[in-house]
Amino acid sequence: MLQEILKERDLPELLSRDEMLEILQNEIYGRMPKKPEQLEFKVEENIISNFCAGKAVCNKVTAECVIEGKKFCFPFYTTLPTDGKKHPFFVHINFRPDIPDRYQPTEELIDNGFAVLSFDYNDVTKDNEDFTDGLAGVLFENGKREQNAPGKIAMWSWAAQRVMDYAETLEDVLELDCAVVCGHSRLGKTALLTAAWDERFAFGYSNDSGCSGAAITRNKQGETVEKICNRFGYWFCENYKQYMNKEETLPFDQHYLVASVAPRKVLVGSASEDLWADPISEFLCCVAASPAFEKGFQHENRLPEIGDKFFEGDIGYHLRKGLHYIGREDWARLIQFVNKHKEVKF
Ligand code: GTR
Repeated sequence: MLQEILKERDLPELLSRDEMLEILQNEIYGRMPKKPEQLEFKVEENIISNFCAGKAVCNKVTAECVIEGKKFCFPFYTTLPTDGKKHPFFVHINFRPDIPDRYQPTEELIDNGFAVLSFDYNDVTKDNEDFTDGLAGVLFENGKREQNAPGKIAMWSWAAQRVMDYAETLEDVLELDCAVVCGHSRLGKTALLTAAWDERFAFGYSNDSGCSGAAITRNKQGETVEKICNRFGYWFCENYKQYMNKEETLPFDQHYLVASVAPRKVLVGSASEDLWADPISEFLCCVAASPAFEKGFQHENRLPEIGDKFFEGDIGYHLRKGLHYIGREDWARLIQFVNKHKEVKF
């Protein structure tokens, strides 16, 4: 049944990871900005006293980057357990500057044995059309972009990779082979791009990422290429606009993004009432990306139902009841998926 539904979407065949990343960069997200030629981290320790009852310490870190001779800085936050052991960790691309916040249950993550490093995406470059702001201003001298120059999603992804650069300096506290990059909605799209691009991440998680994220674009319900480009064209490269109302001419679909995480692991989370994102198209994307993974998507041969957790394969999917949101339930499922798949070391 599913294969028939998928056939109607008429998707392009999966290619090699390199080929898919090349297409994704040129046609949708833009070229990933290069690593900075210099990178230093300034750490301000213990910015919230008695945080998590002393089980963890919260630090503010400033990444000081030099890009083509120009200086660019952004802050991020680390919450690191103080028990002297090594921990798997999340790089959470976050909406909010306040730590802790409604989308990130920091103490619960600590209690579940994880560390968390997070940044507010607006501190990298603002979520608007201004290409003179922050990292965008450093990359584009006059605010003008070439057709395949990076959009803002690629810039937020670049910042997540710099946070991972910092994580690599914490090998006494972090299990560097169990890094999880995660985000919600527009930042779920960003998390997927980051996981696809940067092989240091063992896991990628997108929550309710929808259009131009984990949802198949062809015949998608809710948000379309036209709708997203009209409101948020600056998230993408200029080339993407040519596919407005011409989805059938896309030389890729979003299964390329999810499949590019292979052979590592990826989890896609949907919410039943988030029809703008389209849970069914997110689920079908996992089915279509499945052949790229060693242990492909394990699921029932039917459309998803509320409460489904298909966690057996290297690519997983869950459908939660409710609205567009990343809540405790979503985090709990992500933790469950990571714990199931990470190599347990004692
Ligand atoms: C919506 C946008 C979606 C999704 C969401 C979000 O307005 O249309 O693609 O990314 O914002 O980020 O919350």
